[in-house]
Amino acid sequence: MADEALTAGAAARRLGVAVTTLRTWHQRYGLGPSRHESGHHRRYTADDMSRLQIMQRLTAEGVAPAEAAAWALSQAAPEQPGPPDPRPARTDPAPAVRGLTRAAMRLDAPAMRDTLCTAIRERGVIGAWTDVMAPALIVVGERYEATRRFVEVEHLLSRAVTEALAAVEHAAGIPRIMLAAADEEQHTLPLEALAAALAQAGVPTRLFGARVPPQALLDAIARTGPAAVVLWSQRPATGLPAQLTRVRDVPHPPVVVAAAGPGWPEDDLPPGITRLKSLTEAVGLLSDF
Ligand code: B12
Repeated sequence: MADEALTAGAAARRLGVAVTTLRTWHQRYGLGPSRHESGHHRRYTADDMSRLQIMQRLTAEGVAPAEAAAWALSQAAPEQPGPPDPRPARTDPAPAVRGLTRAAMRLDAPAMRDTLCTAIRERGVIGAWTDVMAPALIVVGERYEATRRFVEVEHLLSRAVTEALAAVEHAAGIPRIMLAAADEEQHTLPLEALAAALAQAGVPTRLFGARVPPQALLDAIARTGPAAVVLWSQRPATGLPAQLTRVRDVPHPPVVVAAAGPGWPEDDLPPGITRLKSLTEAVGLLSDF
């Protein structure tokens, strides 16, 4: 694409990020379009795009945006090889899962924090959640199921995961995405992972957390007019589809009403409801808002 210069919309589509993310990267970190044609908005050149690709890769891997931007801006044109990547290669997650599970069983919060922060730094939120946090949570859940013990382990591990995800830098801007747990649903960690992963992609969200009463959710939608609403249900007891249809049928409905989590009915979701099956899929869909 030597001579091709892209509008912000086309650049955002090519990178798979929101236009607002590009604007933030431009305004905050100077990663803007450099070609100017009279009468037109500025356009992103091939060199601009290669810098943005570096920015996108590093932030997705958990590098702080300011640091990632400094690295991206220091890069020469793509044909010229840059200095070697100083970050460690992505490693096998199994030792981190073992380390986290053992630290949880010992009720060792500082060790859990270390493992979790390292995982986010090295793998980004999506990798840390998918490869380290979720597998450790599932192991702890299985131990509970087999023994009816270690509820305290589950609580402390959950708390450590919440803290690590909440420490991810928030994205600037007015949130257009609402994330809430279904009525009486206490499981929220996957939604917290989604909020943190979207923040890393530069997309702000409103995260309401556990047990959101249906009427309170509808009031919040009426007050803020979100473009997308994601409702999490972990257990069939909380996955009542009427909650989804009430959101779908509000006077100015969100463009996307999504059911996420294993609690919702497997096959028959009401029409107009999007099912989200993985963190990666959810980030892919919601990054466009
Ligand atoms: C942590 C945890 C808790 C914490 C929650 C803390 C928090 N802030 O979220 C606490 C201690 C509060 C808790 C409470 C309870 N829990 Co609990 N808990 C868990 C545990 C260990 C992890 C939950 C989790 O985050 N799962 C998310 C990921 C790791 O698992 P998953 O949903 O299966 O992932 C799949 C998909 O969802 C998808 N996915 C994963 N991540 C993401 C992200 C996004 C965005 C998307 C779209 C998809 C996606 O990929 C996976 C493969 O398909 C699970 C064990 C388990 N296997 O899940 C039990 C578990 C969910 N809990 C269970 C139970 C029974 C309870 C309690 C009822 C216990 C009690 N008697 O009080 C209460 C719930 C009360 C209530 N009203 O809700 C059962 C549920 C059984 C069922 N099917 O109904 C489980 C399965 C444990 C078990 N094996 O018995 N729990």
